[in-house]
Amino acid sequence: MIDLYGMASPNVLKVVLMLGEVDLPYHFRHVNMIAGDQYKAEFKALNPNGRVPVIVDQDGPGGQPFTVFESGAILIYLAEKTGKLWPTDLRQRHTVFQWLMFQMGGIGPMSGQFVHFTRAAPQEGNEYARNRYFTEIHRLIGVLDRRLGETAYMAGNDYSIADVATWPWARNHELLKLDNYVEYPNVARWVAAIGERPAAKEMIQTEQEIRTHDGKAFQGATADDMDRFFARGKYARVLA
Ligand SMILES: N[C@@H](CCC(=O)N[C@@H](CS)C(=O)NCC(=O)O)C(=O)O
Repeated sequence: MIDLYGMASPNVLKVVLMLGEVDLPYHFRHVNMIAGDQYKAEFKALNPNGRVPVIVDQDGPGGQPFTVFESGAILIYLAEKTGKLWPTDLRQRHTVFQWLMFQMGGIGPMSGQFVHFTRAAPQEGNEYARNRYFTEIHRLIGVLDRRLGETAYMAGNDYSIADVATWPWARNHELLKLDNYVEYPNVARWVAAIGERPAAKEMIQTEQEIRTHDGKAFQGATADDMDRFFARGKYARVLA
């Protein structure tokens, strides 16, 4: 059995989608970010970076428990464990890695920062940062759109962990202000196609269940709790 630590966020939903795709059972362990559980010693023993997702595979290599953090690494681990969603051919596998890294180093962090400056820190004075991330998201989605104009999926004809990593972010066209993909018809086609997969539908259902846990965590959150969660105000400093 696998323990998945997380909350309702695209990086966690990548793993939910992957576990559905490869048909592995798991226990979801909610991490209360509002209470700052990600900074507690118990959690940092699993991920020294204090971020979700994390998995603990109780049946890891050699039959021993194995912990993996960083969503991209988790997808690679699960693909290797099950032999699914990555090709055996070396060229094809490394094409998958390239597009996986494109998500991990580009679409993911840029979207995360854009959402921070639109939702958590929308105040005047932050326009430069907001515009900077908005421009970069559009540039990256444009790259993705051109790619998907040539291939069915990110790494070629086959659905892979690169798509699993990117879909939970890219489907959020409202959050990312992508205007329903009017400029990106190939991304629109790909978002819709993956949305038809049973594992994607299951992911959306699970997301609602996780949001119920998140909602309880947010209930009664003080202004100070919110500042800590968004690393702003007096928390705009290194916490590690
Ligand atoms: N590169 C990491 C990013 C993980 C990450 O930023 N997770 C967010 C949720 S999407 C988090 O744990 N935030 C908690 C916090 O900021 O304190 C990954 O892909 O796993």
